[in-house]
Amino acid sequence: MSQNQPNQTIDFYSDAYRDAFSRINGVVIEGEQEAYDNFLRLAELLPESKEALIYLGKMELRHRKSFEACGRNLKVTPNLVFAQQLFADLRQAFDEAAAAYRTATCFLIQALAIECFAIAAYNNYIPVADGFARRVTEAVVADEYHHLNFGETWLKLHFQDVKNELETANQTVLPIIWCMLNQVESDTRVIGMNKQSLIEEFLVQYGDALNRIGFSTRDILRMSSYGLTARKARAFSKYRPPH
Ligand code: PL3
Ligand code: FE2
Ligand code: FE2
Repeated sequence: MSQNQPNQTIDFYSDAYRDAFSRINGVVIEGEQEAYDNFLRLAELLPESKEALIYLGKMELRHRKSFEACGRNLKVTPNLVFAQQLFADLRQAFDEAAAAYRTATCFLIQALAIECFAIAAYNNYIPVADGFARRVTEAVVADEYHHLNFGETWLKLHFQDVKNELETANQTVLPIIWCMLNQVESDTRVIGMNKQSLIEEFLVQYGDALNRIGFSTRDILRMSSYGLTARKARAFSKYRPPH
């Protein structure tokens, strides 16, 4: 995080900052909405944990509202069209898994991949955020660790039964996350974040989570390397002006 720009050099009201923030703000608002939808779907798949999962979902809706306030504070309109396109492949992967009752895959997508992406993004954003957004993001990220922990606990309990399913899911999901990261890279740079720190923190969070679930170091390195697999981005450049 030391590689992020110091806070005081950022002009939060410049056109360039507000343009980049309109997409980043859209991404986090949509990401929180996707998380809400996913926890509600998980609640249907796991009736024994229904109440707990609905509770986690409601937290995500509060996060969405908090990030909407961050956009309003900078007088930025979130670009939700860009954000929905960004999440489309992950949405499709989750919907397919849920339709096939692959609960472990759903947990890997929501509680591991999305939450680790959120934790890495929010922790890297906090040092370069405006004062209002910093306080909001600090509160939100504390909740995201609980969401990660919830998924980890379930996957650890069922590890032997779901190990192979998780390896397959990882091969599909990690390249999607990598692709998403590349799509937001230029905007995160404009708002003062550093891509390398973002990748580093994602891999540390994701790898630590896999380790706590039961994977060996060798498994984790192999699984993480799938993130480097090339994946073609969906064509939606018309929603983003060229830089
Ligand atoms: C889980 O509860 C929510 C998932 C949200 C996904 C966030 C992805 C973030 C992408 C990069 C944005 C970094 C800047 C964050 C600014 C608030
Ligand atoms: Fe959240
Ligand atoms: Fe979350």
